[in-house]
Amino acid sequence: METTNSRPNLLWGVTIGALFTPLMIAIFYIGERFADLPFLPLNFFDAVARILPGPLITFGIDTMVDLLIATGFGADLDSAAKTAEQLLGLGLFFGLSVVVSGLFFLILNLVNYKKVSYIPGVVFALAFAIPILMLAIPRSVASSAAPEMKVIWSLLVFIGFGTAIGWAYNAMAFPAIAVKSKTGEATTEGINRREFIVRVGGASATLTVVGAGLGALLGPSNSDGVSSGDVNLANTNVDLNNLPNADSPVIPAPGTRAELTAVADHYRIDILSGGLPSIPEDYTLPISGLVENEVEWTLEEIMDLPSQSEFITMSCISNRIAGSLISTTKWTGVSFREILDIVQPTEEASAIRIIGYDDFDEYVDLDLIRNDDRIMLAYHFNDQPLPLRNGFPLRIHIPNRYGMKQPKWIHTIEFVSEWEPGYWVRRGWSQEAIVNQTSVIDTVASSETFVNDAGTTMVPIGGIAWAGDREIVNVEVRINEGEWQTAEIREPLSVRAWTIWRYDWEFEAGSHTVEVRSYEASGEAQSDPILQPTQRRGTRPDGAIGIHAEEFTLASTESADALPAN
Ligand SMILES: Nc1nc2c(c(=O)[nH]1)N[C@H]1C(S)=C(S)[C@@H](COP(=O)(O)O)O[C@H]1N2
Ligand SMILES: [Mo]
Repeated sequence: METTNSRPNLLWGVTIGALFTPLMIAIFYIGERFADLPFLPLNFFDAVARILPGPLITFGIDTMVDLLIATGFGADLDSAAKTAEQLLGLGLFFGLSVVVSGLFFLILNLVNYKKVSYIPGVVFALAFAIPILMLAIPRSVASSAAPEMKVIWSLLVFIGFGTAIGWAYNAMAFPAIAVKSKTGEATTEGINRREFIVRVGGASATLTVVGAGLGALLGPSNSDGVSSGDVNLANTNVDLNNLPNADSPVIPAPGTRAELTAVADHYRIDILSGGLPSIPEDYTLPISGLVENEVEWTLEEIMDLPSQSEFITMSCISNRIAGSLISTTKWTGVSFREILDIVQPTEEASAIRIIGYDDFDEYVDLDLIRNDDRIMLAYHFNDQPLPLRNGFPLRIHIPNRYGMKQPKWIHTIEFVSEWEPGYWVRRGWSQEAIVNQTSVIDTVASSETFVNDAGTTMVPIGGIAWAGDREIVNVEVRINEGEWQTAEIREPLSVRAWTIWRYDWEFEAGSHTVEVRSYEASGEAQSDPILQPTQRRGTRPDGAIGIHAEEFTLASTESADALPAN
């Protein structure tokens, strides 16, 4: 049995840190839920993620995502990635806090601290808090609290933590005094440290669970940015019966993804793990720098400029083959050329720098804008305001580029003399981020077989193909490594949207493999691996390339015949 004759060592400090840190995290959580204060642990992670090398962070998140998916927790890749980030963030904060608590005990032992007071705990708290605050407060873009409030609140939470750690040290190092102060009588026996740990741990765990539970249950409904306001964000304001390809004869195979993504289903990828940015009510967009006429527009003023709309597929460059980080919505905005006409860039201007409310930055070459009036400052998805998670109030769209080139939550736009690498480019991702052609099998509709005019039972197979702004002109499918067969292609919503393909295959019971490949207008086949179908290229740094293959099994024809024809 451990008793009290010696000072509590580093390991006791680590243990006490491990008991109190969850409570500190729970208090930050409550502050976030009820008062829109910063959730510092994740803001801290975001700051650290910016400092560490990009590949390391990507590796960490990829590993976590694989783990979450393998354990069945990753329903969607993008939410799995966010969860992974959050778990890494909490883990980092917890680990750091525990180590620092151990060091605190160690230092007090080394200086042979004698006077029992709360001061060392407070000093410790400040030493721990200040570097964290300096890194994390600038990243606390999800909180709408005033900067002073953020600092004061965070310091108070840390001081509370430090006081608790200091109290625990005193109680363990000087049990007689501690016990006396509690019960009024001194005991020479002191208290058993393990018992102390159990009691303190129990109390902290209870408070943590109660606090986190209250925060989760009673706090405002989790704002993931899709469920706010009175707009119909769950679906779409676009008339689905009146889409531009409504009379295309090719009907998607049952089970093919929705041709137009519901806004609520749009994938989400960004560098924020601790919540979506808080956008001021009186939002304005300043456009400044190397221009004749600087402007600062309200959203209404921007929406009064001539607008353009297009159905656009966007994909993350880190989307794996057949991954879920790809969506198609109708985008509406103002052509950036329209804006050039108004602001009049000077001779020296050669690029624009876009900075988001999360401090994400990206540069766009001015010549690119001059040569492509499809580049737009967008404010609508599917005829309704951009949801916060997808970039409210404004984001840019550049055709034929991956999502990393399309900043959300635009805060400022500045005309500058030189193009520079943006956020992800500096972290080793592609400079141009041109979309790679891709094709995907969504469905082998084995329960939707039908008998064709010739009396043959057919299985519908289908999916999408996409090549940025390059037209998909042909899609081929092969089964069991047989001959490549031409699939039917449905007219797409636009040349910038994915093309739905369909291939009805003559039913054959057994286990099979299906593969798909596409061709774009230039005649170019999907990718080099066409020649070597097993060859694939991973996402980093230029986006994935590879043939999608699926295995499927068809039960005997009797069961297929039993199914109704469609
Ligand atoms: N401000 C900001 N814009 C951003 C990002 C970001 O982290 N911050 N991520 C980019 C990346 S990598 C992608 S794939 C797309 C995703 O947009 P979505 O979340 O609306 O699908 O946003 C891009 N724009
Ligand atoms: Mo991305």
